Amino acid sequence: MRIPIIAGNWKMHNTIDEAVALAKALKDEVAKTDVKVVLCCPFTVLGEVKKAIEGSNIALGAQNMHWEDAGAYTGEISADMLKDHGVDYVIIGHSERRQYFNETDETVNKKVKKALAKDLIPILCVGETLEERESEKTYEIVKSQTLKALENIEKGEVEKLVVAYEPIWAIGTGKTASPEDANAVIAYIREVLKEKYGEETSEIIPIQYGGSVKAANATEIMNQEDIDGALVGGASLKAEEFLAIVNF
Ligand code: G2H
Repeated sequence: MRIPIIAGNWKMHNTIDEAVALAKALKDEVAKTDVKVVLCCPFTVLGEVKKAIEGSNIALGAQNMHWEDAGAYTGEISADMLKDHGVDYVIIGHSERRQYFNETDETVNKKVKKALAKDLIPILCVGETLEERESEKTYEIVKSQTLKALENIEKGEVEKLVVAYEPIWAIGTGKTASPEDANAVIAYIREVLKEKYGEETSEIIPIQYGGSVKAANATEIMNQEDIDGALVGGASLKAEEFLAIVNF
């Protein structure tokens, strides 16, 4: 039985004051739910958000990391640096990173590997563009992204993984995949995991949906059989809206 995971991806939002206020506004309400809640914050607020959620059941996440342990990589952050701040989860291969920062399946693979080796839980993002969807390549794309991200990652290591299916055309656009469509793609991703790692392992890995999830559509999305949670962007920035999603 997979516990639903609802992660807020704050993207490039929230100064320290804003972040702490938001985290504090969530804390008591989140304590009442059994859903796993993760706040994926900008690097600059991780330390303060960690303090603000101390003693709560909210977990801390980051939005990216480098695959090397250390070195001359100006502007980058390592897994150990994230762990210094009490981070447990890290989003990897978000489509905005792939689109604007040249992340490739190869770098995504290196990051997933390093995160797992460092005991961080990667939230691996996969998803097709509108053009790929319209040319009926959705399944081919998500399969290829998933398998390339998991290249040379063994069964024993992968069990901590979380996958997020985020159709790129649904991100921040107000468009969502229909819950049934999203569910079908997610069920397919689980098949891909099953082929690679066997049924038992594939059943452990939660697969979230992401892309314009909001209070108004959360129940319908979360009630789909194969959808194990949500990666929420814009709607995670307001406490009331995010809590409504958490309490789907
Ligand atoms: C997709 C999602 C969060 P939004 O990027 O990862 O953002 O909910 O704003 O579409």
